[in-house]
Amino acid sequence: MNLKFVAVLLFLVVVLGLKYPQPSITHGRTDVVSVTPWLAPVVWEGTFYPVLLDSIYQKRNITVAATVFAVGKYIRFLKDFLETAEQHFFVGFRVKVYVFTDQPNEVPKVKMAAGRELVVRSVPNSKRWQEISARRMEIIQTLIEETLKNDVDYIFCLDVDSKFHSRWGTESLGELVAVIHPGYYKDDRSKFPYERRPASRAYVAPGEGDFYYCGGAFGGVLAEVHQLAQTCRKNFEDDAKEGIEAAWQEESHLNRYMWLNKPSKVLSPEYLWQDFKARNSEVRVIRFSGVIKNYNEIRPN
Ligand code: 5GW
Ligand code: MN
Repeated sequence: MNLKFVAVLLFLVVVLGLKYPQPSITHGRTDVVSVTPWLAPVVWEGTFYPVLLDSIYQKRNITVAATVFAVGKYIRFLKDFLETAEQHFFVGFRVKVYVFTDQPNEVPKVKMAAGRELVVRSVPNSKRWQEISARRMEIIQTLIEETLKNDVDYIFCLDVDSKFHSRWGTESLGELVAVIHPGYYKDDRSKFPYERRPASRAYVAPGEGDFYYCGGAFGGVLAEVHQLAQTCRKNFEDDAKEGIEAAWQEESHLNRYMWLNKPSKVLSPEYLWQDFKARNSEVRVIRFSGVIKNYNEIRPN
């Protein structure tokens, strides 16, 4: 879109009420797939009108929650995460960001815009990451049961070691929302790092699986995310009782879940890129991206 076009659009929106370009039924993006075989939209830049979508959801007066864990040394990522969320994540909507940390006093005082709220909750530190990881789903499950039920409509669960770079808004809303992992989206499913041992409850058999989804971002309506968190937690714990830990922990369980329960909306890798990866041409906008981190320095084990 050129500047003149944007100015005209803005004029139409502000002065004349909502107007937007005529949707085409024959022209659209041809370099990417924008709908899955089960007819869920795949969200790419250029497949939606932000102003139109925002106007639909403004009328519904929705509230969006985000959960983020910052335990141990990961607290260092929180400031950038929160500040960039203020700039790009559901701007203009009611937002509640839930921070789970073992160091509540170290949570940066980020100024939140009107209608946006930061809620800090204490969680114990844990020597083993696997325990933090397992507890993540449990905490999300409990949060939905105890706190969110009445005043939140949608929830996104996000990794803290990441920053927003561009709009993440109403186009991402759906019943059950998964993000395509940036590392595997051009690969054959045989290359996906699913859990491959049948003994695990995260098992995905050869020839199965649609996409490889990120563990670092998922969401949807409360009921759907509650079901997901409960199921992944139970499978994770039942595996653990038998001494099994899935290849990529909760990401593996999430992938199994999304195979059996197809997401109603799929977000393209624009919604979780990785800073160390060069941008591919079909990715016109990077909206959220994992920062480069020194694993030896930040991980407890
Ligand atoms: C993660 C891996 C090994 C040891 C510790 C952690 C860890 C993760 C931690 O010590 N503290 C913490 O808060 N986390 C949370 O889990 C962060 O929100 C983090 O973004 C999320 C997932 O872990 P990541 O980001 O290290 O996983 P990858 O797959 O993105 O590298
Ligand atoms: Mn991460």
